[in-house]
Amino acid sequence: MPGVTDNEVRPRGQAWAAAVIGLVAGAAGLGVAELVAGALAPKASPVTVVAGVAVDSSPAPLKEWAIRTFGTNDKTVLVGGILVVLVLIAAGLGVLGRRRPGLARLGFAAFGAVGVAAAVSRPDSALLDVLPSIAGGAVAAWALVPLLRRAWPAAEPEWSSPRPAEPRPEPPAADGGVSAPSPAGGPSRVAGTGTELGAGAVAGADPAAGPALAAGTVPAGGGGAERPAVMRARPGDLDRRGLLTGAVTGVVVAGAAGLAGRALGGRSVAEAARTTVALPPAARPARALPGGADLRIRGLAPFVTPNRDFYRVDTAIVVPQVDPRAWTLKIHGMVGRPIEITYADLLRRPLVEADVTLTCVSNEVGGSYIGNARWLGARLADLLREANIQPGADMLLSTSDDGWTCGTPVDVTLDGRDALLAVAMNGEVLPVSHGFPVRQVIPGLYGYVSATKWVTDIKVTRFDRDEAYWTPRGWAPRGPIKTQSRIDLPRDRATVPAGRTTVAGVAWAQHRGVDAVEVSVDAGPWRPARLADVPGPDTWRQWVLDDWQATPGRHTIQVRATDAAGRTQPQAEAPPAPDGATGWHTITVQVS
Ligand SMILES: Nc1nc2c(c(=O)[nH]1)N[C@H]1C(S)=C(S)[C@@H](COP(=O)(O)O)O[C@H]1N2
Ligand SMILES: [Mo]
Repeated sequence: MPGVTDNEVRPRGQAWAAAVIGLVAGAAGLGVAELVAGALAPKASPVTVVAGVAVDSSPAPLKEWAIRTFGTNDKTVLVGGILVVLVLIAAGLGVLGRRRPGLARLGFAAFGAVGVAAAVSRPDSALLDVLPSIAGGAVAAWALVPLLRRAWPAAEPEWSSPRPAEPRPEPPAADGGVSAPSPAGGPSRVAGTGTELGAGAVAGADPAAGPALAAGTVPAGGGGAERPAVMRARPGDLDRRGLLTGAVTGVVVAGAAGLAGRALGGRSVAEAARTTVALPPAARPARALPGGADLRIRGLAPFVTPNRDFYRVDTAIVVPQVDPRAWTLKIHGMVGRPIEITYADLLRRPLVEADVTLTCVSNEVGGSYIGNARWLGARLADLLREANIQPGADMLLSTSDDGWTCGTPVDVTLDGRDALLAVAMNGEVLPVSHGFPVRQVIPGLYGYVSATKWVTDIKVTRFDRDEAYWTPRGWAPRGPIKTQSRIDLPRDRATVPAGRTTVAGVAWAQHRGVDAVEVSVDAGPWRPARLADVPGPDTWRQWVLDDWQATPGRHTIQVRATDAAGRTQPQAEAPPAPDGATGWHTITVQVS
């Protein structure tokens, strides 16, 4: 860009100041977007919808990588990453705005447009969801110029400049640009065209501001063959006080609007409703856990995973807030009699209790995306029979309140296992992050094909007609859980004293059951581990080998399980995608 002469006189620090202004304008936009979202469209804050799109468009390898790298924090990292990108771009637009305010405004508007596009593309989008992004983009675009003008109030008498105080005309067509003519060099103003984007608003906002800054240099007509008369920019000093007051105002607006939005959004609707639910007793309580189900070894995963420690995996950036009074579940599609039931209806049904271990298909060998709980719920099979499923249907396509979908084989839900519409977890009303008010729990299938949280709809259909969320993203349509085992202690890469050492862990083969676990040290012979008791085939099973004689040096320990069908887990390593990881969990320890 021309404007060499400006460099000699332009005070240092202008670029950073403009970047700060861009940030403040962006923050004000985001704050207002939060406010509008909180008031009118709780699921449609721009960052949330953009993050949602990012999650939904990430293919299997990327999802695996994110889970592997960031664990359950993957969404926090994603939102953080989006914010970093926004910060960089807002700062860049601020810098651009010094010379090309109209273009910078368009940039902010474009960001609003990205938010709008993301919002309407969400599976559960509503009409009002476009508003937060529109408002945010508009506010950021608008705020930019008054803020810039405050920082460089060119017309002010105290505006110190070695240049003459009088504006002087710019010779037309100094640079090659035709379609988007720009004042060459430093902050300048397109005088008297009245056609620029946002010119009216800006002129009205601060009529005293004089020729310091362009209100916008992109002619609305888009043609702009005629270059308007441009005052030569006086580079002007940065008015630090103006910058500061503008920035503080913007930040206060951003913060207040953002906080108000959060408060209005009522993130705790479901949390509040949850505390008022009175759980009915189970019509068929679970059998008492066998005394030997938990070996109570320190460092070994407890048999029952406390709710607060239970892994969480889902695509929701903001945990869906479902009001149980408004909740219904529809069962429809290939049925003789469609059903719609309320939460109260569901609680009136005979509820059964079952101990079931959930596992995520993304769990790596040795990973922690597995947890065991006692669930209370209505039997899915009873409801399906009442709906009178048509012959030929082989898939239940369940949908959550936030539009996620899951495809479950029909036969699995009807074969007598405890396939539940669960309302409680470990004696507590279902936690909001685990699906309140109602989720599916189906023993034997990975979560992505069975465990729909916040479930609101079940369509009885066929695998050759419908596809669930993860299938086009590289995961298998069907996902029975593979027999697996994990070493919990010693910890991988731990240093342990020589002598008799306890090796312990968990193994699982849901709905088949674990029949044997074996341990091998330094690729030596397989030794059988002692198995803990289990209430049935649907939970994991603790195991222990308590007489390993550890000798000084480095040792490798491996584990493998055999299920009740007699199948031993294979050694061959496979990644989680497309249908679950395989291989033997292997750790190394240093014995001293
Ligand atoms: N609504 C919804 N339900 C969902 C998911 C999701 O993304 N959205 N993820 C599934 C997956 S992949 C798993 S492993 C389990 C995890 O359940 P949890 O978070 O209660 O442990 O939930 C399942 N149910
Ligand atoms: Mo999962």
